[in-house]
Amino acid sequence: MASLLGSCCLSDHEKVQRSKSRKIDRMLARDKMTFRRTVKLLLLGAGESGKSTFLKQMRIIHGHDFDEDSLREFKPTIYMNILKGMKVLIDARNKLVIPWEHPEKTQEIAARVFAVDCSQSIDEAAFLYYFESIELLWQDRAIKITFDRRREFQLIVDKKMELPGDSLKYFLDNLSKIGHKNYIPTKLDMLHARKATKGIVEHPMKINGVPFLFVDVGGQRSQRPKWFKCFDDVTSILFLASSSEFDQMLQEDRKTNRIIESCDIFETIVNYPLFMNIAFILFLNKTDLLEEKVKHVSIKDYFPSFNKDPHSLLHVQEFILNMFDSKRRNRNSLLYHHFTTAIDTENIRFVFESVKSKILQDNLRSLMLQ
Ligand SMILES: Nc1nc2c(ncn2[C@@H]2O[C@H](COP(=O)(O)OP(=O)(O)OP(=O)(O)O)[C@@H](O)[C@H]2O)c(=O)[nH]1
Ligand SMILES: [Mg+2]
Repeated sequence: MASLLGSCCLSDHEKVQRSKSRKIDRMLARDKMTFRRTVKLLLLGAGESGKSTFLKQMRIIHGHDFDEDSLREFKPTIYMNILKGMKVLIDARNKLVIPWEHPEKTQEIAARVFAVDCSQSIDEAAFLYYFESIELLWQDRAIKITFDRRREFQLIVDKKMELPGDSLKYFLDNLSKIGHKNYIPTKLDMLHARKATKGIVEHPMKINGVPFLFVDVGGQRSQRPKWFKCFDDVTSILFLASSSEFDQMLQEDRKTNRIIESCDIFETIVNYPLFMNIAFILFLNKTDLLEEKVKHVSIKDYFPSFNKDPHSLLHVQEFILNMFDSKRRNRNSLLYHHFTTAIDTENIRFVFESVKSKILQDNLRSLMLQ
């Protein structure tokens, strides 16, 4: 009513009220604009597919880089990755009955390292206390042979122990620098540090002036029921799958093939009605590990329908991509995908440039249609 009257007919009180109300309208309009412009990217995928690693790269690439203090915060995680990993190797060596190369040196040390309590955080002093023992064990051929037979671990090691992740070898090969007092992790060390995500973590980031909101979720089975909480107002889904895990079993039950599990999750998400009209991007990650793996392991042993060259990276990638693609019920568009290596900053910089253009174009088109 007041808006139909000229301000000359309003009392002083009404004028103040009207000015306040206009201010609120302007604020709401601005918030709405920002909200509509915010690009919300949801990172989904099974545990250990590389979602959090991809996000670390987004921080590095888009000006929220890790300074010395934030790199130092990764030390306990790296210590824990090494200690837990070595405990699994010791347990597996026993069960695989692989003789020690130097039993006089290693047998007793192994028992001591195996007894370390990993339920609490490991600080520098605690790690350095065991450091020489870990180094000695890694130098013994028995542990190296055990590591090479790691595919068999899932069947034999204690179920309460975490299976060694993909970064264990990297850390064991870099032990000497990690064993220094006052060691500061490099960015590459930080990118290899493994800590499973619990719950939902939001990372707002401005990229070329556009507000982006990256949403990282935990991918392990126990974490997935929480995913639906962040399904509103999604601009795009980045689905990560580890392409190198065709011969590995799930950490959670140690019997389901990881790539099958990953495909099943993909099938649910890609066909989810709420996501029908948003940009959907598949990252077949861990290309570096897949490239190494196809040299020695034949995918045919796990997927008998594979009928090309099992040692050709391209053929194996094509086969894995097709496994995912065949899960899509809507065949009207091509599956937008990239083969990535999330620990490689330059690779992710390149891939994200192209992904960003696609997302922004799709976003613009959908805003224009509204
Ligand atoms: N070699 C190699 N390692 C990778 C790659 N991507 C991720 N990793 C490593 O794989 C492990 C798991 O990666 P994360 O980023 O923690 O996986 P995630 O998807 O966030 O896992 P959850 O939080 O459990 O869902 C980490 O140790 C990473 O350093 C890759 O492309 N190559
Ligand atoms: Mg994570």
